[in-house]
Amino acid sequence: MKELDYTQLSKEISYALRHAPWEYELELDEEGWVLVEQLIEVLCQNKKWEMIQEEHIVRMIEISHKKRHEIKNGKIRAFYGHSVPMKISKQEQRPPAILYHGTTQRALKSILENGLLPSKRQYVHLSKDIETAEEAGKRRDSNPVILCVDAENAFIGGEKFYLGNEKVWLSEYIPPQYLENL
Ligand code: HQG
Repeated sequence: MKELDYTQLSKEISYALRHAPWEYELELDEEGWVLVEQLIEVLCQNKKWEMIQEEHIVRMIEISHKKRHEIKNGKIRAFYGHSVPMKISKQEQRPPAILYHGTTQRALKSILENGLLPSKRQYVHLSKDIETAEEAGKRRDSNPVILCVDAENAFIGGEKFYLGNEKVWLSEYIPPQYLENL
C-alpha cells in the first residue's frame, strides 16, 4: 500500500461519523458511537481504503493535531462537529469560567445581535484557549475575530455546556450578553 493519507482518512471518517453515516450504511448510537469493525468493513469497500485496519485508525487519532475521534470498547465516535438529524446526547458539565469562539469579520454583527447559534451543526463550538479559537476562525477568515465567552455567567444563567474534547466545549446557544469582542 502507498503511504497512507491520514488526513484524507480523518476527513472521510469525520464525514461518516459527523454528517452522513447512512451513506456508509452505519447507524450511530445515541452518543455517536459505531463499531470500529463496522466502520472498517464499509471503508474497505472503497478501493482507496481497502487495506485499512484498526491500527491505522488508532494511528490516525494519535498523530492528529486535533483530537476529533475516540476509540473505546471496540467503538469509535467523533467528539464534536455533528450535523446528523438525530441529536447526539452529551453530558452537561460546568464549563471553565471563560471560553472563546473564533469567527469571521463578516459574521460578527449578526453574532453580537443574535448570539452564537449552532448553524448547520447540532451544537455551538467553543474553544478552551485563544489559539484553538484562532485556528477555528482561520478556516474561514485569515484575520478572524476572537470572541470571549463569559461561560461562567452563561452557565449560571441556565445555558447548557458539554465537553467536546479537552480543547473544545459545546453549547446549545450563547446569548449576546455573554459575548465580548477581544
Ligand atoms: C457562525 C472545526 C452569523 C460561527 C473547528 C461559525 C471547530 C454565526 C459558523 C468546529 C452566528 C458555523 C466547529 C450568528 C454562529 N450569525 N454567524 N448568529 N452564530 N455563527 O463550522 O464553530 O477541524 O459550523 O461563528 O475547529 O466554526 O472540523 O462551526 O463561523 O471546533 O475538527 O457560524 O469545526 O473543527 O460554522 O467550527 P461551523 P465552527 P474540525
